[in-house]
Amino acid sequence: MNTNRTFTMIKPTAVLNGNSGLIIDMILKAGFQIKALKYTKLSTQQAEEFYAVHKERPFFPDLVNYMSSGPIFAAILEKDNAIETYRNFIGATDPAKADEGTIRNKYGVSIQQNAVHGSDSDENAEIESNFFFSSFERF
Ligand code: FUP
Repeated sequence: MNTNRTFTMIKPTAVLNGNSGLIIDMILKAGFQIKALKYTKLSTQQAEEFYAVHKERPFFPDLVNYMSSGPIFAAILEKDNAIETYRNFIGATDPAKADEGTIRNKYGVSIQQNAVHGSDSDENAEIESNFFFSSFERF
């Protein structure tokens, strides 16, 4: 399956620091089309559900706490080979290791507060998109 779509979130620190507009501008200038967009805030329970795949990891409670600490933007993006292209565009999980000019390099402050999320597979992009958007909120 290759849908040419990925799912992203602008995380709480990036929103709080006023970088949402700059990040969305970078995404659009890189040729991604926004297919859905939402400004929202996760509850603890929703953050636990979204990151359930990491629930055995030591960082899970902290991550859930952080991701439910403030508003985020959630979006579905479309571009050829979107998953890989977007992950290269945002950079490594750790902003300190992310290539120059990537979103995480520019706006990330730590592994946890790394500015944006990007899906790691077409299957997960679909699951994550469905988590945030109903059928009439995406096209
Ligand atoms: P990525 O796919 O680049 O978002 O990275 P991972 O799937 O490895 O990590 C998922 C989330 O866990 C990221 F938001 C960062 C967070 N994380 C931590 O908070 N601490 C860690 O040590 C590793 C990951």
